[in-house]
Amino acid sequence: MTKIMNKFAAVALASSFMVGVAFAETTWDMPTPYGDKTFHTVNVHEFAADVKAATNGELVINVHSAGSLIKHAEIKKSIRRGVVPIGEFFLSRLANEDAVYGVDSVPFLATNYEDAEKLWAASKGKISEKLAAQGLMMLYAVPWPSQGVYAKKELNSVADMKGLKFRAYNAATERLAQLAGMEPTQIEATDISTAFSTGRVDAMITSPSTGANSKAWDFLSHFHHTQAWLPKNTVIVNKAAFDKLDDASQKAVLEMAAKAEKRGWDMSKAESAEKIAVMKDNGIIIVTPSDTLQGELKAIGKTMTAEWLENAGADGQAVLDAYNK
Ligand code: PCA
Repeated sequence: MTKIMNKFAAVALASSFMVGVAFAETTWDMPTPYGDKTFHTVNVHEFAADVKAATNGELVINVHSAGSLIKHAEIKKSIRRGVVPIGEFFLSRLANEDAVYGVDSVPFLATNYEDAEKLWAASKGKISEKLAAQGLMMLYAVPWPSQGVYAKKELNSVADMKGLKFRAYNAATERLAQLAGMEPTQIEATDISTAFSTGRVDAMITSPSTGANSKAWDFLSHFHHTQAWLPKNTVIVNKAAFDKLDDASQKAVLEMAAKAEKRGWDMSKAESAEKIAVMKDNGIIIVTPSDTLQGELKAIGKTMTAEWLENAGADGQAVLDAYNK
C-alpha cells in the first residue's frame, strides 16, 4: 500500500515539476517569407534549434515559413507592433521608409562577398540605429548570392530587355526595370512560378538560389550571370519582448544569432555555384553577359547610386564614405 502511495506521490511530484517547467517556458512565433528549401529558412530553423538547446527548452521559437503566418509585406510592422516577437524579412524592402535600408540593393555597388561584407560593416550601425529607434533589435543579416538576369532568350544589351514584363521584389528592382525600359510588377518569391506560367512576367533578376528553388527551367531558358548585388535578409526582434527574457536566455539568443550570421554567410557562399549547377543540369543556358549588356547595366547602376545618395542624404553619404575607406 505504501509502495503504491509512494508511486502516486512520485507521479504527482513529477507532473507538478513539469507544470513548473511549462510555465517558465516562453514560445515565440517567428514568421519568415521564404520556403523551407531556401537556405535562409534552413538557417532560421537551425537558429531556432540552437536557441532551444542553449536555453534548455526555456525559449522555443516556432518558425512559420513562406509567409504562412504573416505575409512578407507585413512582417516588419507586425514585429514592431508586438503581434509577433521575432521575424525575418528582406532588408531592402524597407527602402521606402528610409533609403539607407536599401544600400545592399544598389546595382553594382558591392558585387562579391568581400565587398558585401565591407558594405555591411559600413551600414550595419546606421541600420541598427534606425531600427532601434522603432523599438526593434537586429539579430543578424545574411546575403543572398549575387543577382543575375533570367529571361526566355539571350539578352545581349539593355535594348533586348525593352518591353519585357519584369518581376520586381523591391523599389530598386522596380527602378532598374524602368531604366531598362521594362514593365515591373512586384511578386513574392513564393509566387514566381505562378507569375511566369500565367504570363504576368517574362523576366526577372534574382539569385541562383531563388532561380533553382522556383524551378526556373519550367518557364524560362537563360540565366545571365551579371553578379549585380548581394541583397540581405535580416532577423529582428521586438526589443520589449527581448527584454522580458531572463539574462541567460538573452545571452543565448545573441550568441546563437551571431552563430547564425556566420553560418548563413558560409551557406550563401556555397549556394551560387551549387545552384547554377542545378540550373545547368535542368537545361538552363548559363550566359556570361556580353560587355555591352554588362556595361549598360553598370551605367544604370551609376544612375541608381546617385539617386540612392540623393534619397539617403547625409546618412547615406556617411555609409558610402565608410565603405570606400
Ligand atoms: N531572392 C529573393 C530576394 C533576392 C533573392 O536572391 C527573391 O527573389 O525574392
